[in-house]
Amino acid sequence: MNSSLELLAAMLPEKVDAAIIISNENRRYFTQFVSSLGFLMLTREEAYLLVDFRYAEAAQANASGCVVTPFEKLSDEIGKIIKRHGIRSVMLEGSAFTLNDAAKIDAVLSDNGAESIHSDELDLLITKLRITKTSCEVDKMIKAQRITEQALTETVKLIKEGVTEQEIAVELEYKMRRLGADGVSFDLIVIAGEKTSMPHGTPGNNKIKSGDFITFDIGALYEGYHSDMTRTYALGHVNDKQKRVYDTVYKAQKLGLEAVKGGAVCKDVDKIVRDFIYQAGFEGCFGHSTGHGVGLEIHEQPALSSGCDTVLQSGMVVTVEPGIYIPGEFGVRIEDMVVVTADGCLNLAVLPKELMIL
Ligand SMILES: [Mn+2]
Repeated sequence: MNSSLELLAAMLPEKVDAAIIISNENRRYFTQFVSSLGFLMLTREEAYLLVDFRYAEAAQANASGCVVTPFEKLSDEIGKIIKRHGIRSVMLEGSAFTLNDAAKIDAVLSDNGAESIHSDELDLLITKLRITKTSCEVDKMIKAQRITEQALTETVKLIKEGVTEQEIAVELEYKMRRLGADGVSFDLIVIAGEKTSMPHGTPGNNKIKSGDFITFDIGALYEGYHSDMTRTYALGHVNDKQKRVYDTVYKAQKLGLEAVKGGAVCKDVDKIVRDFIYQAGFEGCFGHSTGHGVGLEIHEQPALSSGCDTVLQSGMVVTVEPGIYIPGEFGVRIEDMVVVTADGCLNLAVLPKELMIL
């Protein structure tokens, strides 16, 4: 086993003999092997990666810390592992199994005299491991972030009146791929004008015009790791209200960054940012949380939200992304991704945040 698998094996509750992990992200996290299907079966003594013919050769060459076990009939191979290790109870990755998949695995286990445990326990153990990032993981996220920033810097040069949101979004995605990204972290958000009041608006044929805010909520994927950044730029000119809103979000985001440090409680960071925005007269205009963890998934633990009691620790990676959204008018959001340190945070974003008028 490799060190991450050993850690998880040591965390298995006493009543449990094995665990089955099927999500693409968690299989990748523990074995470094990328596939669209596979079963990672972890016992206290050994880890097995069960894959079908399509992945057998690649897994044997590249999977880390596990015995690669090609299968024709999954139940046969699981049955052998159950017998070899005397397994009686198996924990499933609750968040990844559909009801149908769980029913199939339950049948395989019970045919072999074992029972399955359906709960969120395994997911919580894995979250404990994944919530802090190794320097190797952070390096990949920095690379993803650099690609994102370079793509945005090059793409904003194309923005002028009459260009559509979709044209800019497509260009950004193309540049990210050219710069070495595996893909985009999520469907890129490039929205302009009134649409910026919708935090997760989708780019369309809306033509960018002078006086518009343009929100870019974008990220690249690099070796499985995500980046996440939001910048709001203006085209041509801005009015006083736009300036006031931008300034408020800018200051709120700065307060948020200052509050992120080892030992701080997530919900307290959210409160500092939220109180500032509400006190500036924008209560009701900031309806999402202040930030979220990022890693192999775009949204991970911890959440910088009012309901999250998690204490920030060195090595966690979180976004700080307050916004103000005024329906029918416009919205502003500014987002950076940071690594928590003992006494503050390391900002992975370097693109300036002062109001930029293109
Ligand atoms: Mn985000």
